[in-house]
Amino acid sequence: LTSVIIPTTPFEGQKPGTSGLRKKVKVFMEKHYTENFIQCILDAQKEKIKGCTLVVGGDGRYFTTQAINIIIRIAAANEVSKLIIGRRGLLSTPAVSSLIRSHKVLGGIVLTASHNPGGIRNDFGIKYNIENGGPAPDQLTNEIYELTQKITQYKFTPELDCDFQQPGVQTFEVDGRQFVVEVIDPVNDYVTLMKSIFDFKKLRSLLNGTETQPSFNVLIDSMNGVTGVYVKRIFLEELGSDQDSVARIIPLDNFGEIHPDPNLTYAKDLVDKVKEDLRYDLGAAFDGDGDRNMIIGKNAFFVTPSDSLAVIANNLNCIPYFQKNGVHGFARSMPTAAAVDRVAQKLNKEMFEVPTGWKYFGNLMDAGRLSLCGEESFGTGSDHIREKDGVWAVLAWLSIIEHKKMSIEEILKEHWRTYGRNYFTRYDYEECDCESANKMMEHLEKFISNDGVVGKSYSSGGKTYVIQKVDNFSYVDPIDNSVAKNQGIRILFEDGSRLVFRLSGTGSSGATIRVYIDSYEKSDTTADAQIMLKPLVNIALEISQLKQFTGREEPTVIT
Ligand code: VG1
Ligand code: CO
Repeated sequence: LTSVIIPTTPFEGQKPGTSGLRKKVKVFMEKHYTENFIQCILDAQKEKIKGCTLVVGGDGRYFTTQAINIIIRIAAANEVSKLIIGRRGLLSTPAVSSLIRSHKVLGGIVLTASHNPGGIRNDFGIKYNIENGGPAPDQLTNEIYELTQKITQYKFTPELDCDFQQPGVQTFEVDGRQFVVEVIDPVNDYVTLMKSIFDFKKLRSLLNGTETQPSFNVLIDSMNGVTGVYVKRIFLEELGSDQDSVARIIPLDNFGEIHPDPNLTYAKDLVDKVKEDLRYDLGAAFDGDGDRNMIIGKNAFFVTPSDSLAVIANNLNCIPYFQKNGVHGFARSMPTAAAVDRVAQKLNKEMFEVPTGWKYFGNLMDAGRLSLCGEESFGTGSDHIREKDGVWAVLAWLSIIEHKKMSIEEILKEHWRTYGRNYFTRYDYEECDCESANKMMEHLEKFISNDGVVGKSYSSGGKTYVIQKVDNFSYVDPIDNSVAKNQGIRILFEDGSRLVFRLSGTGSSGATIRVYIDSYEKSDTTADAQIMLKPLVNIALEISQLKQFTGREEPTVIT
């Protein structure tokens, strides 16, 4: 086979966001659009691309097959020597991270728009992960973006036809060189990893019950995303659960027309089922690519991701992986509530606060300073890989439950009694008009740069809050000293309550405004978060003038 050079011109807006490039499918379908971006990913690797191996796979959404065919033909022409591809193009984001690490390869291309809807009318996405298995850092994504703005040609092997429906190794000769495609089972490597982290025997008896202990009943909802294949193997085959324990485990290329995002709004089906059927002790859902998780207890008792992180941090001693490797520091993204900080303090561990997005955790993990981290956006993970990991989070919770022999609600209430409670809520205003959203952020910038802002007080619902500090969050990576600026407007009050405003970097149309609201209570720990935080929500709306700028009365999602 012979490769050819195809002339092309740049497309505007191929700028990776919080987690890769995400656009409507029809944009990726434009002639040369996907080709340009893939070529730029490879070009950004410079000489390292020659003779390298890359992992390729994703959540199986519409356009995955076409994109993989493009990647195969461009990779072969650019002297990549091997691609490891998940069967039918399927690999969860955590599985890609694991494969990059276990096979010690240069990197991986992840085909997903994560929790964004899929199908021909919806979103597709492409993300590049580096050698440590983690998302490309800002410096690399900036470089890729720069290349997309000046690309003039890409290399292509038009006659290379390669099937990836079944596992096996295929060898081709391209321009006189060998090019290998290895199609693998998407689950094997990941299951081996999970078995090395958790005690599957204990989990099996938890889920199936013993002579002295009734079974602990779970409902694991894959929301028609890629975790279906992992859940089938792990829960049904390895752990011996029955069909009633799983839902929506067949990956669909349009996710069955749902929004595969595990939160109280989009995973309402799961919440309703667990509420209706009091047999269930735990419900869990994942997003399209399997890196997010939501955990609920009996009667749909909701665990906020910020609390989930803190509880796991507090109980790592019951997970074999941490018994063996020890527990280094903890970290959370800035908008995540600070519940885990209290655990870190008590256990005397280092604690880091990073910008939104998993890429900021990688350096700390590589340096051996971080074992467990999370984000309020339903992301939890550890240094077993360099991505957040939904299935891992559920297995971690089950290990804790097995060890403590308590219900989820009891575990949370005990945690709050010990540490106090960080009430947290996030209001999302999705698909707002971009200009109005930007104007609102400018207004907030002006607000925080006012001299008189510190000391100003705001009252609502009988409560008064006094501003102690304001800023636009910036972060200096303690390992490589790289700087990330403008990561969100923060308004901190004297009692420790906090408002954060930022624009989403994962949408594909319009602007999504995220408002994060949290406050700490030492003793009043069992109130309803929405009622508890209402005064702060009102103050957030007053300060930001969100309604005036966007014309939105209500958020589209509350978590
Ligand atoms: C969102 C979340 C962020 C998460 C990112 C990717 O980003 O807020 O915490 O890391 O999605 O998650 P943004 O910029 O829209 O707020 V996923 O599951 O899409 O890889
Ligand atoms: Co995701």
